[in-house]
Amino acid sequence: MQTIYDTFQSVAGLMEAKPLFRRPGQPDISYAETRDLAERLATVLAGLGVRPGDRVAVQVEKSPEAIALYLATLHAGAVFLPLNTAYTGAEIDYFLGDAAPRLFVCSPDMLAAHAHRAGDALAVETLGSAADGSLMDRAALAQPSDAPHPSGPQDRAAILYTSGTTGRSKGAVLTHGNLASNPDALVEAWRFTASDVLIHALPIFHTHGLFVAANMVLTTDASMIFLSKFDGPQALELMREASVLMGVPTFYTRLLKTPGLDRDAVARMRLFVSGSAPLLAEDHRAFEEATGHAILERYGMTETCMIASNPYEGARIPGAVGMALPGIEIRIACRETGRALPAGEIGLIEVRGPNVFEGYWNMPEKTAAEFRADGFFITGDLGMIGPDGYLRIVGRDKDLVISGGYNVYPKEVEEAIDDLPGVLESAVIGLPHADLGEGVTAIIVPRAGGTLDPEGIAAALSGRLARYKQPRRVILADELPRNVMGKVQKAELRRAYADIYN
Ligand code: MCA
Ligand code: AMP
Repeated sequence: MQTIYDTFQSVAGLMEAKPLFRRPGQPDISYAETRDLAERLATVLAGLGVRPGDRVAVQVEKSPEAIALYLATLHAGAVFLPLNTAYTGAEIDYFLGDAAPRLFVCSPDMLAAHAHRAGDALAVETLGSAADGSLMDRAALAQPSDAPHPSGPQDRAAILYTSGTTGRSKGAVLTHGNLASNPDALVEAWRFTASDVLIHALPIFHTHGLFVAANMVLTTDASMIFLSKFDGPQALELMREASVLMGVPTFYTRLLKTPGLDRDAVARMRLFVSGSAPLLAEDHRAFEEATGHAILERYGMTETCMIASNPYEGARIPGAVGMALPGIEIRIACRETGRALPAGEIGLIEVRGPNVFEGYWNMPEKTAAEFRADGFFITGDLGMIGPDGYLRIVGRDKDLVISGGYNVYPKEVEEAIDDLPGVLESAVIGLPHADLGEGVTAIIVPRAGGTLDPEGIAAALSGRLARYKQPRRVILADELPRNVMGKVQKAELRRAYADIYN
């Protein structure tokens, strides 16, 4: 097996001068420049005491240098742990406590907030989006590291935290084998080549932006137009010089509202990919009508990287996520028995293959609970495979809200709300939201005789939960609907408040 880093090195060696990063109004950055920076950063990491297997936790703004740091971590045989820039100090406390990294890299403007974390066990360094920060200062003085640490397919490459249904986030451990298997399958499936120019507007602390979008470019000698965030009009303008866009459904909802979206504007584009949350069938159709392009929807998960994809050639069906990628097995199983169900029946989507993660960091019981004895991973998504062979996701067995492509676990938000004075109990649900797909919504029951103010609740949550997890709407209620077992009936709440955002 060639690791992502091995492949990047051979690609960079062949096409040194080729631009890897293109940025509006800024100079291009070539493959050779990126490789050189990664090798110097690898020397810096070693100097900071990072050894193979150590975790390198990173909460920085998106930049080419952040990608070089990711590559440097792989070079060093260490484990890359990217963190959402929206996480609050309280959330970072948990991640650093759980993963025990050797190094934490934050933005220069956050150093004052994090400097106290530095000690014998943890080094704290900075990296800014203008190629600044202490890591860049050190890299400027460092020699490129020699040969990379020889990592094998079973060696750990990354940990990505996904929130847990019990409120505690779980670190999904991905191996070099996991990371390498996905671009191999996707490059072939989506006909991705060195001639492609990808519009990269996703964050790079999640699977979609890092292990799908960036890794595909890094291993194929393609180029990416690297944008700090998604902006509809800017993306549309850049389509005149690009060939592929990978995005969450909100990108497409916003593009559909952007004046000028027509066949001419996308004439140079060859592929639009959507994933991380369900793409509305009506958006799929409207986009095809406007541009002549059927969006290619695919399905994945942090724990499994990409699982299934609509075909490049052949029908891209609205509301379906296609067939298993090569080398990956999908089955629909009965929730209770784990028995495989026949085509057409709805059950749990289960997955097995080289893409499936090693397990949750330091959580053997949780890991065991989510795998079947024969190695299939239980995704928690509900689906069915139709007579056409296409997988359709019909719901979720897990209590999860996906807002603009970010996962929010209701339990975590409910626990934060229930801790507030004056709150008796709460239920957090996702409601249809025209821009974000689902809007995080809290239904809160005040304590007897007490009063609660929705704005005060929002303010109280802001230091504790990342912005995207905070409810966009708070509804006060006298009680929560429950079934005879006492379980809160969230489906009933979703029905009752279905239209509040649209
Ligand atoms: C930003 N805000 C959000 C979100 N993003 N609130 C809820 N949900 C969000 N997703 C907050 C901002 O902090 C801001 O707060 C307010 O909403 C308005 O921000 P806006 O400017 O509209 O947001 P934006 O910067 O345009 O971002 C929206 C976005 C972005 C483009 C949809 O969230 C995004 O890039 N999402 C992609 C997430 C992603 O990559 N997911 C992949 C996970 P305030 O009101 O206080 O100013 S990997 C995965 O799921 C699997 C593996 C897979 O299959 O891919
Ligand atoms: P994450 O934990 O961020 O990796 O999110 C993974 C979850 O996103 C999956 O378990 C699905 O519920 C959801 N997801 C990803 N892609 C799609 C898609 N194309 N359609 C519907 N849901 C999706």
